[in-house]
Amino acid sequence: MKRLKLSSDEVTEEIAKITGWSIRNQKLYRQFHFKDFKEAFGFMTRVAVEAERMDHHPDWKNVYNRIEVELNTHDLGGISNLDFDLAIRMNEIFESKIS
Ligand code: H2B
Repeated sequence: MKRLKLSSDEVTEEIAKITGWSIRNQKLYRQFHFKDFKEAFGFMTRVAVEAERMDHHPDWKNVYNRIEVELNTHDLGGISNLDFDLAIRMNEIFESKIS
């Protein structure tokens, strides 16, 4: 899919439409909390499959039942439409809570 770097106005507009995400270090940022490590890692596994399918990959960190995610597009040096696509998919996967 075509990747387009977004202006800061566009980022502000898009971020208002999605739950839980903010800007940190000029990247899209969200924390996810789970019951335990198994649930957190299950989420990461499902997101990893999706990220590979999209050829777009998160920067993330897991500590036990918590995941911190930063999304940006390294190749473009900023936030792109694909970062928002991945953020939305992560929210959908999180909300579906399949175990
Ligand atoms: N993921 C992210 N987050 N940003 C990128 O610029 C990026 C990526 N580039 N995944 C992709 C892979 C690129 O390196 C490959 C060659 O398509």
